[in-house]
Amino acid sequence: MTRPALKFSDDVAAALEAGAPVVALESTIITHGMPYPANLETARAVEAVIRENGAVPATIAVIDGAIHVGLMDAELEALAQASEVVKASGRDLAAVMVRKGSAGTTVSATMRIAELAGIKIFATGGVGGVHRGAESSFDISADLTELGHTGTTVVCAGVKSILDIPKTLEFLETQRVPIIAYGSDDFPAFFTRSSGEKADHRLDTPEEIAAAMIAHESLGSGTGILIANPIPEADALSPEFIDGTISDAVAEAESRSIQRKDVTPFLLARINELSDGKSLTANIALVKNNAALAARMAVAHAALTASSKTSQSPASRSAK
Ligand code: PSU
Ligand code: MN
Repeated sequence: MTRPALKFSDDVAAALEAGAPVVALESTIITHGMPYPANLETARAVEAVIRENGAVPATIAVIDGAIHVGLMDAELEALAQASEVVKASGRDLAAVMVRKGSAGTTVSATMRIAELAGIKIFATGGVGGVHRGAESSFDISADLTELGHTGTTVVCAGVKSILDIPKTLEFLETQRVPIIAYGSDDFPAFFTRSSGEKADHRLDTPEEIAAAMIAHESLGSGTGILIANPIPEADALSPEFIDGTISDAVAEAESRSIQRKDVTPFLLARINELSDGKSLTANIALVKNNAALAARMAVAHAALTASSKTSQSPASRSAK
């Protein structure tokens, strides 16, 4: 199998070479998830949070046909302002590359590229899921099937109630994707700390999560792990307020026959407008919170990987 050439930034290449902690970031959140200039400010702030917590950020995107792992500030800025950029899930990458286009990568595409790049941890805001009404529309995000096939650990704040949360959890169960809530018994709903659904598992430290990643990988299931990190209490929105806003946006998407890959960007933009920007403020806070956790996990994972290499040195093996 030939592998696509990846364009690494110098700092990401150096960190990967040294086994230092790296956190992947997606770019659809920049191109289709937030309005300009909040998208650019957030992208920069999230990278800074990752550095403050001891890891190197690797924002992933397609620029002029090349897959970039780690962006220069000018590239981030161009993506944030571009209007003709594709929203690329994994299946869109090949066509965009061949016609030398540019794309923001969704969770599914970013997981795929992170795996090729050797990056195990990826932070985002919310993953896609099973949409409300999926029993007739069949709208299930490729993020979920990718989680069932690619061994990247994705840190999110749960899923928004633009989606059918119980069906999303059922689908991930079928796909054999472990769902671990960080410091909570409940599965969070993005803007709020609980969806009313229990998470399958709870772990309370980045070190435990890193150990679970290593254990999961050793089992060879080949699936990703979804870490659900509740939005900080101070930034959470009231369920009554946001659920009403979301229902209005979903009803509008239906009445305007918005379909396929346009559904999620439409809903995000509409919820931002209908909430007078409150959803965007919460979204920015939770992405930073996820970036901090992901960086701490990456630091713990790098330490565990380094110590297991030492303990598996020829000397310690022959001592058994
Ligand atoms: N949910 C959000 N913000 C986002 C997205 C989802 O709260 O920016 C983006 C992510 O890139 C995610 C994609 O991978 O939307 C899912 O799109 P779809 O539902 O079309 O699969
Ligand atoms: Mn969809």
